[in-house]
Amino acid sequence: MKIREVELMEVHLRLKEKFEISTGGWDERRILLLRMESEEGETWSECVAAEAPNYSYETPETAWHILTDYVLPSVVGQEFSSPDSILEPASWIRGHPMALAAVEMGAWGLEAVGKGISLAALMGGTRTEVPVGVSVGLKGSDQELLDQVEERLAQGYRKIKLKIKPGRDVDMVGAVREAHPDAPLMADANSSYTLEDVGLLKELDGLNLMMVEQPLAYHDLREHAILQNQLDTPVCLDESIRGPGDARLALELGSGRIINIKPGRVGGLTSSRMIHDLCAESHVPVWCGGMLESGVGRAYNLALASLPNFVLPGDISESRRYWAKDIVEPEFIMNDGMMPVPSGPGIGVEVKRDRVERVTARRWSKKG
Ligand code: OSB
Ligand code: MG
Repeated sequence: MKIREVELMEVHLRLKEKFEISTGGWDERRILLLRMESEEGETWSECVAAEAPNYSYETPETAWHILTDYVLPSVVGQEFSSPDSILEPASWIRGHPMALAAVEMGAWGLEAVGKGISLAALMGGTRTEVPVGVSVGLKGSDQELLDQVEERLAQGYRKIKLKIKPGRDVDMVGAVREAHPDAPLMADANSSYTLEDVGLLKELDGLNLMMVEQPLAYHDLREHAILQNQLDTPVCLDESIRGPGDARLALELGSGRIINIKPGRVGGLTSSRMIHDLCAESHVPVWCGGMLESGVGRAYNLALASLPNFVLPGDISESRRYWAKDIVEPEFIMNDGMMPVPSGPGIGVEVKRDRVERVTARRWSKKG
């Protein structure tokens, strides 16, 4: 397959509601959308880098630089045989997984378009719908949080993830647990604790949580293993799994009992699937995380989550949880906490070009 044109756009999408985590917050997303065209068709993909370096070091600015100065010029005009080979000309680049993933994922989308099958089918997905959850940001008060959790449970989400940070943890999560004794709850700390906090984190064991996500430093698997040994609650790793190598090490060390896979964080779908397979061999369940994606990124996440070891509900919420209007049709809607995996050719949703144009802040393109 030969890439004959690439177009990169930075779009600004306002979130319906501010989303806050331990390291910062979002009112608006700056999303890089990539459109790649071959003789057989076109596909769109998305770069999930956060606006500020509070999740990883990547931002839309670093991704724009890496993509337009290095990666995209080497991809245009290139013939490639499979999605995992599209990045071969960029294999000398160190880091920047989210920038690279946008291209690698687009290659998967394009391959599916060329074959006339869904991305899920191309990847070996085994399910037509997947269970989904919702990530609830930090709120100004416990009451505001309780109201939001109530609403999300009523909507049917099968997992409620509560963001926590020092000072907003055991009591806050305890209040939600008290209001909903049987709800599928978990907590995500985004690396805001240290091993000094083991005592406090052990108090979470009394709250019957599905898991606690990334409690300790974003780069540290050794400390997570020490913590997991002292906790009954499963530790789930997010930030500290940057690829299959980290996953293998985490499984060996016992750094956690669950892994959250975000294709952007691990450099794409090939790497995501390798982590999925490694975890399956070790009987470690995985689920698909989210980065407040537009409908474009969400389509990829759903295809990935249709693989067999994605047994826990993903952070793949409905379009309306994020946006007044998504940029794809149809929008993503769930039914009884289950989201259908797009079954049409490619990513299975149509990008509304007119909506994209209205929110485009800058553009770069190149023909091969
Ligand atoms: O830690 O999982 C996280 C959003 C931005 C950065 C980090 C995280 C998140 C979420 C949102 O939890 C999940 C979603 O896309 O709904
Ligand atoms: Mg997380």
